[in-house]
Amino acid sequence: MKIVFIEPRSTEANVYSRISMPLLGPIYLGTILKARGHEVEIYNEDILRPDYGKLEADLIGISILTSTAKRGYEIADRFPREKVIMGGVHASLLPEEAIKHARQVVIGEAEEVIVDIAEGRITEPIVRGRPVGDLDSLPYPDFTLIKGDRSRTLAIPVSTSRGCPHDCSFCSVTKMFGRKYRFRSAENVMGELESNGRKSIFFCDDNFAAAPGRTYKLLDLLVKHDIKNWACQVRCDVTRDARMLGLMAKAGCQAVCVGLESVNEKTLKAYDKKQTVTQIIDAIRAFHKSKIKVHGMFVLGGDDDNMKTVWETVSFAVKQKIDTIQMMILTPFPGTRVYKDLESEKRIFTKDWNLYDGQHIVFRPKLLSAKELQLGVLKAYAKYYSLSKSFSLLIGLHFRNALLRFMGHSILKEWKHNNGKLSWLSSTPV
Ligand code: B12
Ligand code: SF4
Repeated sequence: MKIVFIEPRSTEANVYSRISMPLLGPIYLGTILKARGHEVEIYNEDILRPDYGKLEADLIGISILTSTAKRGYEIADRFPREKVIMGGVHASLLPEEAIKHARQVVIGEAEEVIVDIAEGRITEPIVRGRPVGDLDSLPYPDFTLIKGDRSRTLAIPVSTSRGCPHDCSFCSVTKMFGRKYRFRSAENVMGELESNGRKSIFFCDDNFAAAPGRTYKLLDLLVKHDIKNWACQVRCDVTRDARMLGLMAKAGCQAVCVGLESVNEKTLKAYDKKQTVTQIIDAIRAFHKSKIKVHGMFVLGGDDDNMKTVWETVSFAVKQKIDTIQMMILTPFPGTRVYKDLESEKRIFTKDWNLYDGQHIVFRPKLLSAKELQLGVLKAYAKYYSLSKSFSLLIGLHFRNALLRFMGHSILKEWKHNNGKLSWLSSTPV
């Protein structure tokens, strides 16, 4: 069979639009199907948009996040429904919506059901996937299945674990992968890294260090094999483990992406983040002392946030010398606690999924208007990503940071150009 997977592009520019990093789901599934003898192609629309008029396949698999769902449905509707299957976080959380555009939808992880679906042995419309018990049993993802030029991809994504023991109120991860933390052995991960060649790596685990024993071992192996130039996602609390931090630095960790979330203690509590502002400050200092750069991610718009919180976030980032930041607007992703709460309070004013990307306000905040929050975050972003800051960083020879800030600046310009009229807000009483 010829099987084509498509990862739709998001319609709105975001801070990551230019990185062109593919999701691993379609690649794992494609690799498994290829090993069964099928012909597989994967299109990530940010890398290469296929010519849909000419695209022929026996089966089309579409992977959707909430922000790419509408585009995914649009693509699906170009093909006969009996050829289309869907999966990914959004399809898993709203299968009844996705099934309107596909013959089958998989909820959750699909590695253990994909072959039977493709080969017609599983035929029910909504299929419950199964969490992979032994992640070492998965093949190494075959990136050559992706069509187009991947040279713009900043780093190769590598997933060493699934699930997260925490349960932050706005996060889709535990709804999708569960709270049980499953992880690959250090040796298995090392095998994949060796097969990748010496490229930059992004460990895209939601929590790279949640099983310390395994991660110490993996870091030891990175040192032994002289693999440097990698980044990962961790929580602040990793810095309280001196052995872990020391090993990360020794193993060449360039940067960490950390969910700092808020500089407002009440908001941190409401998000159920289980960290304090003091712990955040300590963590940033510890990372910097270990020469690890910090990409700090904030979520603004909790019920205790006001305009002061927005500006305090920028001041905090500047004062603590956070290397790059992302200020997202709280987004009620279906299935999360935030979604349930806001929905029950009738505060969500649009279900246009294109806007569910952390950059658009889609609900009524408590202490300020939707428009105030949207404009406040945009202005705060502009201040942080101001050209003057990028220039001074360049003068200071911090090229990478400057580059990232320029990137943020140009994306912001594009965003403002497209959304200058804040059209989705003008039609709503917010
Ligand atoms: C790497 C990553 C990124 C990368 C690349 C993402 C990309 N190409 O979209 C970057 C950093 C660029 C990024 C950006 C964003 N991300 Co992101 N990201 C991730 C992360 C950490 C890992 C993704 C991954 O590879 N997972 C591992 C693979 C194995 O899982 P999977 O792709 O879901 O695939 C499995 C199943 O879904 C299913 N499946 C998947 N596709 C298909 C297709 C078919 C046909 C079938 C049958 C089954 C199936 O089977 C697969 C194997 O089991 C996830 C968290 C997570 N744990 O998934 C967040 C996550 C996907 N991101 C999220 C968000 C919100 C964003 C942003 C909107 C906001 C932001 N952070 O700026 C942007 C938007 C990106 C976009 N495409 O528009 C949310 C999505 C929530 C939602 N409901 O949509 C997640 C879940 C994180 C979270 N905390 O909630 N992200
Ligand atoms: S935000 Fe991070 S720590 Fe919190 S539940 Fe999601 S993945 Fe886990």
